[in-house]
Amino acid sequence: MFGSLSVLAAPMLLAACADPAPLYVDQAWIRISPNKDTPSAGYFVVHGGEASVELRDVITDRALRVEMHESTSKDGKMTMQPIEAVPVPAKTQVAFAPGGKHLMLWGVNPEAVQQGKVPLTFLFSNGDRIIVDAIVQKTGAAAPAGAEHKQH
Ligand SMILES: [Cu+2]
Repeated sequence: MFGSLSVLAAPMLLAACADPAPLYVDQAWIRISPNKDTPSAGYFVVHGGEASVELRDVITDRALRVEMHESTSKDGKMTMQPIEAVPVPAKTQVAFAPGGKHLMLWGVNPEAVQQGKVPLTFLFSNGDRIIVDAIVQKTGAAAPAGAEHKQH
């Protein structure tokens, strides 16, 4: 019985291995700002596919405005700048994470916050549009270590 099961499973595994590596996005989450007048921050990981691409934009209809930013440390002070496009080399992970690249989201829809997720659309230079639900981390919820984002 077990023998025939593993024979059936083997061809499926081989088929999965033969697929080209897909470009995808995961681990998306948004830290909602406790203050309505300051933007919330978004984080995620892009997994590069077979070819190098650029992440050109991230959009959502659940926020008034979204920008890609990069935080850098300059003379011991954290500053940030908007970034236009982010290279995603083939088969390489690019993380938007606290202290580095991040999204800024102004005016996140309160209903979406209530529902706990904000669908983000990632636009890539190869024409791919990838939609991922970002999990909402409400104010006061435990944030991953180093997730402070006070430099606005
Ligand atoms: Cu920022």
